[in-house]
Order: sequence, then structure tokens, then C-alpha cells
Amino acid sequence: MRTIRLRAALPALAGAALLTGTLLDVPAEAAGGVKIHHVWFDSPGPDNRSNKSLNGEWVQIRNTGGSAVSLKGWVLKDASNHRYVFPNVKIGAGKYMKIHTGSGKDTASDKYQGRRAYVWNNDKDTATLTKASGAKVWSCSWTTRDPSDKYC
Ligand SMILES: [Ca+2]
Repeated sequence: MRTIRLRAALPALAGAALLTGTLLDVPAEAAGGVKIHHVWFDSPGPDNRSNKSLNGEWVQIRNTGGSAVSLKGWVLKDASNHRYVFPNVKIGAGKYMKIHTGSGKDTASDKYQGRRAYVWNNDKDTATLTKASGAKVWSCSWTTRDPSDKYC
């Protein structure tokens, strides 16, 4: 009897496991994907607005998902709504991308806002990443309690 019961129970268990797996996959997918990983809000050295100093200020995003994500039209903005709109680019699975404040030549891993002034406040600010639709993807805040950078 015990064997029969076990055999009868196995398909039910397998079904439960499949169902659980399906239910768990939804939040797992939502949690995976693109996030703000690291913000260097206080560039090294004096804030002299040199291009090097401006580029020492950046936000690094990371794609924790298993497939490339198009960032076309996505927006990275500060608390004062200074916006950087992503061009038609993708971030590969598992890849990192830094968005620098100053000017430079965009590469797969480094993008440049082309600004002549700082964006990310050294005392406190919030970096927010949204999709083109405006849907919030991630936000990261810091204060003077944080050093010159913040892992999000
Ligand atoms: Ca700054």
C-alpha cells in the first residue's frame, strides 16, 4: 500500500512543484533584469567642472537577467529631473554600463550625457531609472552618511 500511495503521490508532487515553479518564476523575472548597481556621485578631487571630473561622476547599471534588454527611450534622472534619455542601445545579459556626466565617445560599457555641469548632488540625491513608458525600474538614494559612492 505504501508503494502505491507513494506512486500516486508523485504526480501530485510533480504538479505542485511545477505550479510552485511557475508562481515563483514571476517575481524572479520581475526582480531580474536591469537595475542601478553603483553610483559615484562625488567625483574624485575638486569639483572644477573639467570633463575628467564630470566623467568621474557616473551611474552604473547592471543587467542581472539572462537576456539582453533594449534601453531605447529609457530615462535616468535625478531628484531635480535632469534627464538622460538612452539612445537605441542594448545592455547584454550580465553586463554593466556606466553613464558618465561629461562628454565622451559612447561604447557598449560607457555612455556620456555630454553635460558641462554635475548632475548627482554630493550631499543627497536620488537616481531613478524608468522605462520609456515612465514605469519605474529602479531608484537609489544617498546622503552625506554615504561616502563618495553608493552601491544600490
Ligand atoms: Ca556630484
